[in-house]
Amino acid sequence: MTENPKKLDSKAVAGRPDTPLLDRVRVPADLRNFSTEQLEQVAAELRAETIDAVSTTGGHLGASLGVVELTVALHAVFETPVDKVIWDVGHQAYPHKILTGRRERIRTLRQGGGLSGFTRRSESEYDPFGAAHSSTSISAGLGFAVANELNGHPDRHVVAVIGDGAMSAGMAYEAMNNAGARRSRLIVVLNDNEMSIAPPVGAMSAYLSRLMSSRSYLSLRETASKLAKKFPWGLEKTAKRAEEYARGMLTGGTLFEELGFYYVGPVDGHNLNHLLPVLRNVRDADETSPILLHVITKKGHGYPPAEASADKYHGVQKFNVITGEQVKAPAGPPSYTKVFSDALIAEAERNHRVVAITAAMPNGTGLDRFARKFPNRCFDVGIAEQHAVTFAAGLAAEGLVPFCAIYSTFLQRAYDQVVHDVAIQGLPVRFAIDRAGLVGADGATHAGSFDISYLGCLPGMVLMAPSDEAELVHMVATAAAIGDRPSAVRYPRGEGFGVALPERGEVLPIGRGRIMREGSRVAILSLGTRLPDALRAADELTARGYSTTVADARFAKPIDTALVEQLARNHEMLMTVEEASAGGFGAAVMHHLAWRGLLDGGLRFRPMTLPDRFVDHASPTVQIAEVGLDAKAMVRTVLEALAVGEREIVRR
Ligand SMILES: Cc1ncc(C[n+]2csc(CCOP(=O)(O)OP(=O)(O)O)c2C)c(N)n1
Repeated sequence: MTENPKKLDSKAVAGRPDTPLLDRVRVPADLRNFSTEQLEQVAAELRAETIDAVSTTGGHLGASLGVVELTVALHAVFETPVDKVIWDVGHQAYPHKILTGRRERIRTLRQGGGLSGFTRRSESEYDPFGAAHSSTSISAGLGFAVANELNGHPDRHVVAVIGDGAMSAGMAYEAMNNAGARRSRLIVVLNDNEMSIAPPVGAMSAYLSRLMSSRSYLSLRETASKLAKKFPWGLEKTAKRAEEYARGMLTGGTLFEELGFYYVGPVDGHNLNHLLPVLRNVRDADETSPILLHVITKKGHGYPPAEASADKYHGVQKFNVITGEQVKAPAGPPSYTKVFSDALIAEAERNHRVVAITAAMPNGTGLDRFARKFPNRCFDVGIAEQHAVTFAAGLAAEGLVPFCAIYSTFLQRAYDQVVHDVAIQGLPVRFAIDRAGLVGADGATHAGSFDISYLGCLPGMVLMAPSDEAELVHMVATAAAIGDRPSAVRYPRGEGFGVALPERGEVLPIGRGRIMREGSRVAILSLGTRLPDALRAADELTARGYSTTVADARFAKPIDTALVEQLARNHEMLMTVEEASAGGFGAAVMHHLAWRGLLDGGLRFRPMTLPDRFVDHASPTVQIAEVGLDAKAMVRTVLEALAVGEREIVRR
């Protein structure tokens, strides 16, 4: 590892950084005439620019700082965008964005209308593949590589850059298994910084550490000789081959070699004197077997506050560049994540069978706190949602009370496991689904839009959505008590409303909603945290002469059929509201009403859901208004529906 990364220019921390060389880089091709020293300078300026930009926007800083030199080297060596560089997850791509024509917009990162926080095909021809969920890059890269073969472009290169954390997911192995056997021309750069979001876990992580410590960094001479052995068209030939042979004898083959990859490394990912020649050699290999280049980097590299922090500034708020101090949001109500975590700890204190599972997100799910309290009852399985679900199913089958805490968007990856391993077997796995609904700056890839649709259609599933944080406490208790079938609680990102929390969660009657306010003409049946807006809408509607009932559905499945029928029979209009895609709660209510014949008699029914499009990143309030799920939109929907009704009545 380079001990002393180029110090940031003093101007870099006192305002916009001074970036004379970076200013000359409009597109990556501009890098290709620079000397190594100049590229080092570009890297230093790029780091300063990245820090400065993220200090104004917030975002994934640590991962980006760790790949500054790698980014420069890849674009200097490969002919992007004809050659493809595919970033896994895509959260480390800020320096890549700066180098690929998006520098002007870099301070709009993650803001409404601005650049995405991840790679995105529609944003740039230099983003050949969009990402945000992890461990897809080798599969996609292999697809590009095979397409190059079939399309008659055998000379084009494909580089997938994947982190050691992302290497814990099944997809990465499925891809390597396939790539190794196909012998396609694919370069996988393993960006090993010994960090996931939290410290990485599992045997693979331990293996990589052993691999790293058992081998010193390849020197330039060694690398050349190693590649010369494999690709004997130049460099230092016979003598070095013998040296390499001896080296191989000493260290043995790597797992990657067993899988059919040619392993090169480890290489210092912050040293361009090493990275550039190694990448050139790898590029110029006329061999078709896939190559795995093991690069060692440091998350947060070159920015002391990031290097010193426990999470290496994985995700940061806006911050002060000089001190590294992040802007703190004013202390508000606890987040749903924290309320869930406290409620689960309380359940676990009462019931020693309660256990918790996370897929590499201990902090994000609040299970870090659970793990501190019950270290033997909390399992971080790595970025492995599929395994997490089936592992939980096994635990449930033996009578434990597993809470599988996975964000809505990441649970998508484990859908067959939810269906086949949990639901069909009727196993009482409890899914704690954080980040349900829109999520703000992370955008469409992270939105929890589909869980009601994909879980609500499963026979036997109990699906709950709290309307506030106190309800979440009750729902955790309810889930713990459901011992004969799977259940799920979906709750949003961010803070609760500040309501008083119960001492102890109550077990709710399954499939029963509650009336919050009685009216006579309009009924709003809300699921989840749109409820306060529904109540505000009811105020306004009542003031305009449309007496409005508001009910909190609590359950998306089973739906409260008695409540639904009563609302339908006793009101002119029924509107369901949910922060989720169409095909979920509203659809289930409509389905029931249709079969009961309750849609035949003039009831005006309107299911309010997310629109049929992916919702871009923006602030949560802007997003909610934009998709038409705020109080204003509810009022408008009712008035429009009833105005149509009144016109029809007059005409008749
Ligand atoms: C399927 C999936 N699960 C969880 C996440 C959340 N997540 C984002 S980055 C990350 C860690 C990635 O670690 P690594 O691949 O080592 O990259 P680094 O951040 O260290 O560069 C995780 C768990 C995700 N993006 N995708």
